[in-house]
Amino acid sequence: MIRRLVDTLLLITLPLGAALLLGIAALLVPGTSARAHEPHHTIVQPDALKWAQPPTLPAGAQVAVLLGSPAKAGPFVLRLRFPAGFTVPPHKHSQDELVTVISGAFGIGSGETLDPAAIQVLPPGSFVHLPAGMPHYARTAVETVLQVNGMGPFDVVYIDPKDDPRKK
Ligand SMILES: [Cu+2]
Repeated sequence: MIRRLVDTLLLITLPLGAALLLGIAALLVPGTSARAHEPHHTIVQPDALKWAQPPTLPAGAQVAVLLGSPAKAGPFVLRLRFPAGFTVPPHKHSQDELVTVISGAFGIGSGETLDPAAIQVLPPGSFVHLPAGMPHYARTAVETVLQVNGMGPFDVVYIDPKDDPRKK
């Protein structure tokens, strides 16, 4: 009798439990409404990068935009390629600059005046956060590729206006 009762209870509770689990699973898996905000993902293969001289950096630098645009509102991702023996004079940005070293060796220092002794050289895989408004400068001894992530609109303000290639 008790055995039959247990069996009956199991027969009732099992489908209930399964239905409940399915309901929870349906809640956990993003539905169409959540996906509507993310229509596609973006893949950029290394050979798809289109390099060009950026107007904001001294001659010799190359930029390739991977996602978004530093000129527009919203997140952007770009790569910078500096030749060997390259210097970015002291400058700042009104937004945070998030730098990842992809290859080469990235020399970075902070302050309004370039001090070669204060430059820290970072190997590939390193990350640097340069807070909005903080003056900094960069130097390379070998060709170096960086990835810069940030939020647009992104500006470059040189501490000494004479360093600005747009004013030359
Ligand atoms: Cu910078």
